[in-house]
Amino acid sequence: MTVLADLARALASGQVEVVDLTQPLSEATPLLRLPEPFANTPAFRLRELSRYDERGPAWYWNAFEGGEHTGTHFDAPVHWVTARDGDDVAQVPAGRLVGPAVVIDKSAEAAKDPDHLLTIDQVEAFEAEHGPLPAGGWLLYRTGWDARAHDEAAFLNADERGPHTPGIAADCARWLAEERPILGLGVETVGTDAGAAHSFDPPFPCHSFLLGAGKYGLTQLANLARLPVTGAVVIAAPLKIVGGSGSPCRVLALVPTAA
Ligand code: 23J
Ligand code: MN
Repeated sequence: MTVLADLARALASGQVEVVDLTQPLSEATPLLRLPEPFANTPAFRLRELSRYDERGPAWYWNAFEGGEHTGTHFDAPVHWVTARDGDDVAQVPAGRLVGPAVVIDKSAEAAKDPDHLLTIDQVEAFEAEHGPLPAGGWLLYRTGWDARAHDEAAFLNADERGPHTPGIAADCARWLAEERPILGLGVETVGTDAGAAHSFDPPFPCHSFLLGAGKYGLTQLANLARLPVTGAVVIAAPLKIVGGSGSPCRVLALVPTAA
């Protein structure tokens, strides 16, 4: 078994690099805004406990608060009613937190149309060129939306009719859930569903079908442009919140370089 020794050497020599797919988590992290009468999620916040002062002369530490679904985060199946008996975030097997990834890039389409929806035809065209979507791996959907993540208004892109952000067509979400062996879907936007998905049939089809099939979601990803179309390995590490529906998540990719 030399594969881990080879990996360690490749990391040390720069033949494999670690790309951080995680957005910074702070009070400025954009939040999903659901309309009335739905409950909304609180912002991430640090509350200082001590900083080398009378409250703790040699140590700095904080308490933190925030929603499970804040910033770069992991959606566990139980998040959605279609998987109400499914795994919570602590029950997701550790072996399913490491897997291959492919990147479908529709950033040009999303730049022209912020409501761009990925279709079955587009995924089949991708598979004809790059091979099947990976069993036990992630479909990462690049839309260029990461460039807006520092500005909540630009990121949510809402008008009087609601948010306009790219996503997945409802029939494609069902097909990915039922006909493809992927682990889950990762996106650059605030949630796995399109901004307009509240009005889709069913509403929020990515959540409904993918989580309903025991698959996972990853949101607000960064640096997808630095990944190869195929060949990266993704490590997604949500907090092991007992009973949790999801968690802020550190997401890392192992990527081969030219070195
Ligand atoms: C709750 C309701 C609707 C949506 C979401 C959460 C998310 O996007 C999420 O973070 O899971 S669309
Ligand atoms: Mn979520």
